[in-house]
Amino acid sequence: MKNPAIIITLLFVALSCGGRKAANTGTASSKAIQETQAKAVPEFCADSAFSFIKQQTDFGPRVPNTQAHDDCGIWLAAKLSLFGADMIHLQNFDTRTFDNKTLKCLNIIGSFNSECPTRVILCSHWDSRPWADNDPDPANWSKPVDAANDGASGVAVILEIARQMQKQAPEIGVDCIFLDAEDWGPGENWQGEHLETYWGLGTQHWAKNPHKAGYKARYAILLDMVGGKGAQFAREMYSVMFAKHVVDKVWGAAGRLGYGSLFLPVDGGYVTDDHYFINSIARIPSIDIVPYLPACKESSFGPTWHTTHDNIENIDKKVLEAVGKTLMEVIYNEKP
Ligand code: AHN
Ligand code: ZN
Repeated sequence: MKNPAIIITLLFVALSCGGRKAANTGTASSKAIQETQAKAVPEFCADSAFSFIKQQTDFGPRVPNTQAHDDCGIWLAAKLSLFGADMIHLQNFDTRTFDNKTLKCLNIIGSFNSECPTRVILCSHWDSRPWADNDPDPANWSKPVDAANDGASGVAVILEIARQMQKQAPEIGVDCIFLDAEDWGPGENWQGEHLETYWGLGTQHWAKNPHKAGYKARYAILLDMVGGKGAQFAREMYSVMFAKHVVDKVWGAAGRLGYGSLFLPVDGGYVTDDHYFINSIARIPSIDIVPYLPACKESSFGPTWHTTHDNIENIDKKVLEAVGKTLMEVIYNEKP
């Protein structure tokens, strides 16, 4: 071994998820570390993001009108505050579902660098679907979903970005928005109408009642199911329709980082998701990072979608990492 000090230093950098701070403490300088420093993008830690999924699923399914939901909501707001949001907005509201239930809901908004007029939104729904109605076993159709992927994964990636922003802020303001009641939409077997407005109830509320009067943002990025094993992301078509420049920016960043086999440069389908309402009601250009697996027999969103198998065991840290690092690349290159 020629120079054990260098090897130990590099190992430390590789294992610690320490990003820029860890790199600065070392004596070694590799090209990769120098580039990280030059661009000053802190290093997204996938282990940390994974633990944020676990902590959410440990509450139990976060189905509106349940204790697990309400407890997790308080925990999420506390996390945003702990990670340095300088303004937290808790938006309590009642909403009505397609099956005529009244839900007591909460949208959670954490603003970072809240005085900065140039703002980007990172958002994800945090509620769990009340029924695993796509489960292979009909006995599970009335059980709630753990929603490790369909809910917790996007929230976890955003929380990890928030944690990194506290270490080193980007040049712009960022609003982290955790949207409630996305997933109380009718399943395939619903005999009544299938309206787009049955989905994304929390987003519709926020878009009609923004947390700040005259609120504006440059664009929004929605994360939905960004941790599933085997995930691939095609360009979702409402995103292309409303905000092609944002799609190009995000897919371009992913390509530069070597994630071209996850962020495929191909068109996917139209997904009625939260970004649809941010575009159509709030008029903020918004995109959705959502899986597109046309060859998957269970669902084009992936094999665990709306099943009891959407749990922590089917999360892939590598997917969280690709999405997290791509988003960091985007927001740390955004100029005021
Ligand atoms: C529809 O299936 C119409 N939209 C999918 C929205 C969704 C559900 N995202 C996660 N779960
Ligand atoms: Zn869902």
